[in-house]
Amino acid sequence: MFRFVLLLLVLVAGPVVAAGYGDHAAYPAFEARMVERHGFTAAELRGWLAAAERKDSILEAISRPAEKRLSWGEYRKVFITPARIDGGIAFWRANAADLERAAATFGVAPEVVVAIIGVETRYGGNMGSYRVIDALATLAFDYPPRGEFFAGELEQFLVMAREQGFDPLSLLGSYAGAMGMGQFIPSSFRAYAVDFDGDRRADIWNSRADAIGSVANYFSRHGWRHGEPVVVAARVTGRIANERMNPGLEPNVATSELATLGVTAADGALDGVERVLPLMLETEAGTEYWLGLHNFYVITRYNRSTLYAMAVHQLSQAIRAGYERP
Ligand SMILES: [Ca+2]
Repeated sequence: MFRFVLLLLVLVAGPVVAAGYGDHAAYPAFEARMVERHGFTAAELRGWLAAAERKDSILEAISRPAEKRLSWGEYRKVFITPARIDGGIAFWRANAADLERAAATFGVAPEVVVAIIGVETRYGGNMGSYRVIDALATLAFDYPPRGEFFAGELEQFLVMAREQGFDPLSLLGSYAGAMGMGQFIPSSFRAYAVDFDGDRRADIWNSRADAIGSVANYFSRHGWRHGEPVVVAARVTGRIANERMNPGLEPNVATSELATLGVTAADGALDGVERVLPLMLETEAGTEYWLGLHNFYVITRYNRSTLYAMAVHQLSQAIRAGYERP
């Protein structure tokens, strides 16, 4: 009798209290898409999505009003600190062979890869503590403004886990589903992550070699030009055309036009450069003027922000200087 009651409870309770997203109104369409496009079974999908939990903290984080926009001076203080520079030097020393192999394979210098991993996760120290499936399911099903985007990432995530032989319920990441030392979202993982230690799996959480190779490959595939400068300092030559400074992310101002903006670079610094991104950045000490080059634009393919690109670049320079110091 007791056993029967228990069994009945399970039978009755099972589908009704199923936690997670298996019962969400939008779930059947997602399931159909995954079955049709990728050949998953409905049962395995339902199992994963039923185990995915809605996280209100994620919805709060993503819909929080944008924080006060940081000035360059404030932004720089967050990322270019003695601790982050020293951490980068130590990371380079500990992984020199893999970083050199990545430079030879992908044409991206060690300090660039190290700086990205430093800015993204403090060298793997903070890779995010949400289950990726919780983050992506929460945003795909319960955050309509970007639901479609995150449903696409959830799709890529499940395909990625199958390809790599990962349990999709075990992987951790940021509240937006960015994963591993370089914080790849699933679509980036599938496009750019590589196995760089030879075990046939791109484990960007636990293998530093894989994380290094993956970041270098990302840069290579976005057009990084090895050995070319990233940005050059500009000096003021006349009245600054404020409205023409910081025009976006692409270097699309002809160098021949710079005089009309009121800035120039040191003699020879722009030899062979046709177009630049004129930047005006505020610090406590005053305004800085810079000219972003092609490689500056490539850094913004990782994160679409000029302050991000500048921080990665300057951190990379500081790390290289420290690494080479006897
Ligand atoms: Ca590997």
